[in-house]
Amino acid sequence: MGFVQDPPQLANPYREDRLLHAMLERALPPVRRAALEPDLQALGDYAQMAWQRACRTTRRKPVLTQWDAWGNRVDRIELTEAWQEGPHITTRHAVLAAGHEASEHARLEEFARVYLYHLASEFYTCPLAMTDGAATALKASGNKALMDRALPHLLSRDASTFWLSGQWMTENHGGSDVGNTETVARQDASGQWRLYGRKWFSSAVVGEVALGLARPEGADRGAGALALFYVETMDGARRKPELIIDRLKDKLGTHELPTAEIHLDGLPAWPLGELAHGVRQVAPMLNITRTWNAVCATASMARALTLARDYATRREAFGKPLIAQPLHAQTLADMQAEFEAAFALTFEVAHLLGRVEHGAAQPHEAALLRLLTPLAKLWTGKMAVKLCSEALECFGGAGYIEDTGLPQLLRDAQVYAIWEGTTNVLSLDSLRALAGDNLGALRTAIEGWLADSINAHARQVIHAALDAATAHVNQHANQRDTLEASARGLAFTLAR
Ligand code: MFK
Ligand code: FAD
Repeated sequence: MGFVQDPPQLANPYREDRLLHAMLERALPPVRRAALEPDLQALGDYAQMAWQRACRTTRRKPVLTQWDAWGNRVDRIELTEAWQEGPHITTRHAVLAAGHEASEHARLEEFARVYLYHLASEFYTCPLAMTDGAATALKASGNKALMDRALPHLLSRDASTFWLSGQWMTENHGGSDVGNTETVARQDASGQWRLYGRKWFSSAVVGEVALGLARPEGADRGAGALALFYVETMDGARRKPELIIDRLKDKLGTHELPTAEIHLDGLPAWPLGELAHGVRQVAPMLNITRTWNAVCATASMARALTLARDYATRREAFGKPLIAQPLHAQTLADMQAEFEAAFALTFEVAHLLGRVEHGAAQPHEAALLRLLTPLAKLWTGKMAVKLCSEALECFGGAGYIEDTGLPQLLRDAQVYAIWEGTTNVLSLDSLRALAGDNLGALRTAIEGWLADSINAHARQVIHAALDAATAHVNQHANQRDTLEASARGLAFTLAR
């Protein structure tokens, strides 16, 4: 046999991540930093083990069995190994519960865990994000009965009592525009609300609860008339018969994530609040899951770059390791710069979220959070695809070969820009977020960040971009079509 290439090795994703370390040292008080350390060490070790395990085994997909041998409808889903481990890893290391501690640092500490866990979890983080979003929306609703019932499970630190939540919004005719929702909520003779309809994408189909949008029977058309309902899906160990799994979707990526098409045939449901304005009630959930999306997209970039950097030390061309080829080194450096910017934007959102939720924020910071959340989601969603694609090219032909484990990075990355609001929908949301003086809040924050900077050129460029954005928004305030057509360009400029 001739030459055999050394495959890339994954360095410990926690111990070797100088960026994450630097950010945590800067942001956290020493006592909290020390308390966080054991969980981050353990999640870094788990991530490294999961990569090595994935390299040794053939990738599996969840399998849906709809009927048993005797003709009973069972809708049983077999999950991958990482998914079976999900509840244990999540609760043992408080991946989700940490975000709900009473501290302005809670969200940053939560998202440091998520960042390390995401790829090893095989997108178990998707339903975790929705569970976090459901807990946040339930708290925002102030519905004490539902909070008392669900929060101890959603935020549990014990796998045996932990519940996952779904987010049932998308329908065949209503994804971005949920105003087209066809699911109906009807009260039975006892006054119990029940849901009837079809949800077209359900990614937490193995979850115990969900928050879903539905139109109370007799209500008007349009989004404003939708209500937000809480449902439970299980009756002991069995799925409730009023929830029918039609099929698992065959997707480009996120293969380990069981995304289902479902039917609701009278599933009992409880309104979170008033029987209208469901979109307003679900918005706290959207903003949380969009933050998770940004963190997970950034984690995908980190993984792609780490592997590409390592490979550049193992692969030789034209008599030198790739890393010693100036153009290859420059390519990696350019990717690193884009990644570090995405990391900074994403963790700034996590930092602000914790401060705002715990009343520690300056007045302009809440407005800034509202604007940066869609910007971080849309920017990192696009950047993850770009960087994962570039990273595959860094491996040459090997980057195109399935059992290197590399193509999966690109396939999975494509989802970040689509779910939880596409790039266009998030660009329009950033216009919504610019109402009031959120651009002013961004300017105030940037002045603060730049105060210590000696880079006059960078300051000039940023001021010019902000001036142009402000002028554009003001000039077209009454020309909605023009403003919408330029929303993506504006969002990209602001994010950059
Ligand atoms: C591993 C990574 C982790 C990520 C996991 C992801 C799992 C995937 C799960 C999903 O994909 S779940 C489905 C996600 N679906 C979406 O994100 C829907 C995308 N569409 C939108 O976001 C539309 O813009 C929207 C549905 C919100 C439009 O609805 P409307 O009712 O036509 O919009 P409208 O009238 O502007 O807003 C209604 C209210 O909500 C307004 O408040 P008021 O009633 O008080 O005026 C808005 O201000 C408010 N609102 C909307 N978006 C908001 C918001 N408030 C705060 N934050 C927001 N983002
Ligand atoms: P459409 O709304 O039809 O959009 C089509 C195109 O039109 C997009 O490019 C969009 O940007 C553009 N567009 C739409 N409106 C505008 C506008 N006003 N201006 C400019 N452009 C516009 N949903 C759930 O509710 N729960 C889940 O658990 C869930 N899991 C998912 C898992 C996966 C793997 C995927 C891929 C999706 C999942 N979704 C889930 C659905 C996802 O949220 C929707 O697919 C997404 O919100 C887009 O909706 P749509 O598919 O109806 O696309």
